Amino acid sequence: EDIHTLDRDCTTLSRHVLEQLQSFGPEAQDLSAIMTRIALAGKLIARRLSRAGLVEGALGFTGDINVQGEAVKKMDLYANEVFISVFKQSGLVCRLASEEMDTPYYIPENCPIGRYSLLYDPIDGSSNVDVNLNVGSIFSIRQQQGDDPQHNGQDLLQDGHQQIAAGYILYGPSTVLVYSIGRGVHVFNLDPSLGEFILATENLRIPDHGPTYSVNEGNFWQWDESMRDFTRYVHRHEGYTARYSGALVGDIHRILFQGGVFLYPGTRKQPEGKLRLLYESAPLAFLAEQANGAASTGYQPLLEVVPTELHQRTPLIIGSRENVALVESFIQERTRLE
Ligand code: P6P
Repeated sequence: EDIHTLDRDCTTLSRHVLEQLQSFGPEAQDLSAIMTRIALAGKLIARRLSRAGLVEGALGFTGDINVQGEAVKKMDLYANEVFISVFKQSGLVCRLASEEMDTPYYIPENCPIGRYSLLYDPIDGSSNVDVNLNVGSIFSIRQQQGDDPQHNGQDLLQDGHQQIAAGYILYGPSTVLVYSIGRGVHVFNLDPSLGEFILATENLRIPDHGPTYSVNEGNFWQWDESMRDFTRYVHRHEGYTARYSGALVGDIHRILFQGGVFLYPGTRKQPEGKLRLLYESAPLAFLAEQANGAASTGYQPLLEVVPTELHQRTPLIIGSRENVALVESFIQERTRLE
């Protein structure tokens, strides 16, 4: 191969961030360094997942219950610790907030206000781990603003437009990292032989419409009538197909590439839905909008929601613009009739 081919094939993540920002200033260097550490976390987690069946203590439950009242999987805990460890010495990220911690983890050394906060779901869809199906990590980077004397992340309670960067790592047949720093969505594949994430797709665009709808129809009788109307519509109309893996990141990844809509509506039991706002829905909504798609609660753009608490849940409708608008139209119709 000539050097240009080689050069094109080896755009690493850190270099891509600098190219994206067309700057080598301090913030560009910070974000490049942050993304490099996110990539390191992804490599460490991917390695553990690939050996989960062989490594003593990697599978199953720890016996603990997390702040959400959910049984903690060993892999959840391991992945949570990986993110903390890769940022501990970085001097970049001052605190980390995740589904696995009820208050943010602070990194005190040399971390003045104005650095960065990382909100993340270390392993999303962990019920898939024990059956070797895809899982993901989701991350959101924000500027750390103001003080937080109670150490409860109060200043993180801001709308999704405040995100500086967001993305996910999909642990599937290959490990893929998808990110945006507000200049489009870009996809990297982990090349195990290099130990590097290499650029695979730049400026990913979600098709305006897609055939896939991704929702757990087992909750049908718990939904509002509008969601049942939508489901009846796609059942009756040609050209729709259902795909649902039980792990958000894989379902979203399919839709980013092929178009369609993912929904996790509110139910009778959980009117606010199941998915978390700050470290699941908001980062994914950031990506969706950057890829010319849409994300909504059903009543407002997801990125406009201002949370009142760190682990707040939200209904999520996300994907191709036209598909999201179709779902919203059933909600508007029902609201009009009420
Ligand atoms: P249900 C996994 O537990 C998760 O948080 C997401 O990854 C996934 O999309 C959703 O919950 C699945 O929830 O209720 O359909 O099993």
